[in-house]
Amino acid sequence: MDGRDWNKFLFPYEQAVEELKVKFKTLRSELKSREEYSPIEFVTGRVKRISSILEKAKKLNVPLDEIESGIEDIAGIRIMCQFVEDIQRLAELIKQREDMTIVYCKDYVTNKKESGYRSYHIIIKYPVQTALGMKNVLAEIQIRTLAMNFWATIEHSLNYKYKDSLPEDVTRRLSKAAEAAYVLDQEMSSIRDEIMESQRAFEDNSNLVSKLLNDIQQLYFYHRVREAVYFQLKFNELWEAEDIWSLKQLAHSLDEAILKAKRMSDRRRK
Ligand code: 0O2
Ligand code: 0O2
Repeated sequence: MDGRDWNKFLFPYEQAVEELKVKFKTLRSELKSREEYSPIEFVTGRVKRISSILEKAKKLNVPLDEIESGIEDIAGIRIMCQFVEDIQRLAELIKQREDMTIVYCKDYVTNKKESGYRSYHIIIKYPVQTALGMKNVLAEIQIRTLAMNFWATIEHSLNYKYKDSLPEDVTRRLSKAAEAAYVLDQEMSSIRDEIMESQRAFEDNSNLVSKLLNDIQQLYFYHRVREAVYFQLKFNELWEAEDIWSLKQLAHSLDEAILKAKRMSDRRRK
């Protein structure tokens, strides 16, 4: 390994990172246009630097000729999401894919690390087509919210600067900041739920209004003009007052009136 040409060694990893970035960016655009919402906010990727690979091999006691299987994040993809709920959705989408194989997952979202670190990691085996044929490489996909990313980016750069000997005070404050990021994610999720709930309520109300207006038309169809006018006036009044509860009652009365009108019309035809 020592005499290895590192550039050649890293080539399939570089290819894997480039391909995976394109694939996840494409998935983002596709979901945006199909569902008007994508659980992916943005995607980044990197190949680990040679010095970091060697450092990690030393730390994990991985012999240099076993680096390919012993170090799982030489190729790394990071996917940022807006909401915590997006993480699981995205993980499911990745698990269903046929162009990569899941090796295992690490859920640091529900089980945060001691440092306060939170993210969902998926280790995959990914086939790249090289000039010498197909080669499977390991890659790590980290999925996290924007808040988790904000915290991890700063914590990582501080740890890099202080080389694992962060002053106690800084460690304590970082831990508090991780808690704040967690609360922020929860708050954003509850806002999201509220927005979705009000969108659903809006949808329900607009369905109710269409139903009422269609039903009033039905009464005209059965020549029940006086009743139709009554319901129309009642509808106008309740709609003006935004009285949804009474509008729902009105819909029930209208159902009954239509049923009666239909029965009478059937009887007359016989
Ligand atoms: P856009 O539309 O400009 O945002 P490359 O190596 O140049 O082929 P890439 O993807 O440019 O590949 O580089 P990298 O470093 O892997 O990913 C950077 C991408 O992440 C860029 O998107 C950045 O804009 C985006 N990015 C980084 N930080 C943030 C952030 O805090 N918020 C948001 N929304 N995006 C961020 P693109 O692909 O250039 O597209
Ligand atoms: P990079 O490229 O600098 O990000 P470990 O034993 O923790 O060193 P292991 O067991 O291989 O690593 O995997 P683990 O714990 O799942 O973490 C792998 C990667 O997750 C790290 O890569 C980080 O990117 C990220 N990570 C894990 N824990 C923390 C943390 O406490 N803070 C931050 N900011 N990131 C974390 P590397 O090796 O650091 O590489």
